Amino acid sequence: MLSLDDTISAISTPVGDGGIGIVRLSGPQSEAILRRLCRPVRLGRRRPFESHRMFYGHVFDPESAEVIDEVLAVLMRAPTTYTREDVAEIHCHGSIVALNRVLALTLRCGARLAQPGEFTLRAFVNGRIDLAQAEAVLDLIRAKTDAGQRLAMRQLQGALSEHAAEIRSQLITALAHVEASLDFPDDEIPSLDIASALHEVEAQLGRLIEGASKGMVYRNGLRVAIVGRPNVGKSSLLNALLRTDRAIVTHLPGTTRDTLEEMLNLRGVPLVLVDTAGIASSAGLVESLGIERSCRELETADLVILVLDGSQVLQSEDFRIASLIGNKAAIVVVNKMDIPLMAEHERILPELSHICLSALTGVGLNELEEAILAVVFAGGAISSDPLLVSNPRHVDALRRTLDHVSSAAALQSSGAVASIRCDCEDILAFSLRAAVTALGEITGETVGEDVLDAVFAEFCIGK
Ligand SMILES: Nc1nc2c(ncn2[C@@H]2O[C@H](COP(=O)(O)OP(=O)(O)OP(=O)(O)O)[C@@H](O)[C@H]2O)c(=O)[nH]1
Ligand SMILES: [Mg+2]
Repeated sequence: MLSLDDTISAISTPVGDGGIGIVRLSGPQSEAILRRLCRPVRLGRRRPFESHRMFYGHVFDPESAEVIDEVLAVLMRAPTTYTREDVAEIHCHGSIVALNRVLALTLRCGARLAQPGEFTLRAFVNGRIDLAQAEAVLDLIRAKTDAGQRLAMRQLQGALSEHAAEIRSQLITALAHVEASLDFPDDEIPSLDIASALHEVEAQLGRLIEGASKGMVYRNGLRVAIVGRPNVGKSSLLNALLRTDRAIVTHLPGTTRDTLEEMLNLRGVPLVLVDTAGIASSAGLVESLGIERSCRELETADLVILVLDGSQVLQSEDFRIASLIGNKAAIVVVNKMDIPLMAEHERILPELSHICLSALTGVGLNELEEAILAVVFAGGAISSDPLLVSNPRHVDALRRTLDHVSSAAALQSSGAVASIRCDCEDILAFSLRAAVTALGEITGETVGEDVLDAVFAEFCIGK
C-alpha cells in the first residue's frame, strides 16, 4: 500500500507541446515546497499564497537561483481541495522540458513522484469521493462523445452511488429484521414484509443490469466489423460512413490486407469501425494473414456488417462468411445499388435486416446508420434512462448482489423460513449479508486492496 502522509507530485497535463502544462502537488509539504520554488511578483495589494487564489511569479532553482519558468501558481489549503489535502498547482509553459525541470525541483524539495491515479486515490481514501466516483473521473477523462461525457458526469455527481446506497439500505433493513428474529426468537418483532421488499430490490437490480449493455457502449464504444468477400465495397463503406477517404479503394480484389479501425461519433454513440481484408478461400500468404485477422475481428466485434455486392450473383464465399456470423448481432448491407441489383440477396441470413445502399453515392447510408443505432438502443435513447451502469466491475457486483437476493427471496417465499425457523433464517441472513457486501463493492465500502489496486492502475500519472 502506498504511503498516504507524504507529499506527491506529478505533471498533470498530457505529455507534448501545449500552451501550458501543470505540475501538481498534494500533501502536507505542498505549501512549503511551493514557497521554496515560486517567487511571486507582487501585483497590487493581493497577498500571494492566499488559499485558492492564483498568483503570478517565477519558478527558480533554489540552489543556483536560475529562473526556470514564468508561471501562474495556486495554493489550495485542505480540506476544500481535490484530495482534501493541501494542494499546489504550478501552471508552467507547456514544453515537456520546462515541466520536467519544475517536477524535478519539487522532488528535490521533498516530494515523491505520484503513482498512476494517486491523486484520485487520495480523494477516495480521504472520503471526498467514493470508488464509483473515482472511476467516473477516469471515464470523464476518456469520454469519447458528449453522451459518454454526460454519463460519466452523472456518475461523478454520485447518481449511481446514491442509487446503490438506497438499495443497500433496503437490504440492511431486511437483514436487521431477520437477524433480530434470530437473536430474539421469542420477542415480538415488528412485522416487515420481507418477501415483497426483496422482490422490489430484485426489480431495481434487474433494471440496472439491463441498462448496462447500453451504458458500456457509451463508455467503450461499439465495435463494428465490416466483413465480406474481396471487392464488395467494404473500404468504400468505411469511407462513406466516416465521410473521408480513410481507406484505400481500388477495383482490384485484395486491396485491404490488414484491419484498419477508426472512431465514429454516430449521434452521440461512439463506434469503433473496423474495415477488414476481404475473406476468400484462394489467397497468397499476406492475404491469408489478413483474412485470419478479419475472422478474429468478426468474432470479437459487438456488431457485424456483412457487405454483399448487389450487382453480382451470390457466391459460395458469401454464404461461408455468413455462416461465421453465428448468432452475433449483424446487419446485411447490399452494396452498389447505383447499378442494377440482383434480386436474390434475401437468401443470405433472411432473418436479419437487409439494407440496400451505394457506398459510392451515399444513397441508403442513413438507413444503415438507423439500423446500427437500433441495435444499440433496442428502442430507447440515452436521455430516457435515469441511470446507466457503464463499468463491467459494477455490472459484476450487481449480478452477484442479484444472485444473493434471489436466493434469499426464493427461500423466503418458499415458506420454509416461517415453518422450520432457525436454520433457514440463518441461510437467509447469510444471503442477505453477502448481498450487502457485494453491493458495497460499487462504492468501495467493501472492497479489498486488490480491487483498489486494479481500479487505480488504469489511471495515468498525474490524475
Ligand atoms: N458502382 C459502385 N461501385 C462501388 C461501390 N462501392 C464500392 N465500389 C467499387 O468497388 C471496388 C472495390 O471497392 P473497395 O471498397 O475497395 O472494396 P473492398 O471490399 O474493400 O475490397 P478489398 O479490400 O479488396 O476486400 C472499387 O472499384 C469501388 O469503387 C458502389 O456502391 N457502387
Ligand atoms: Mg478494402
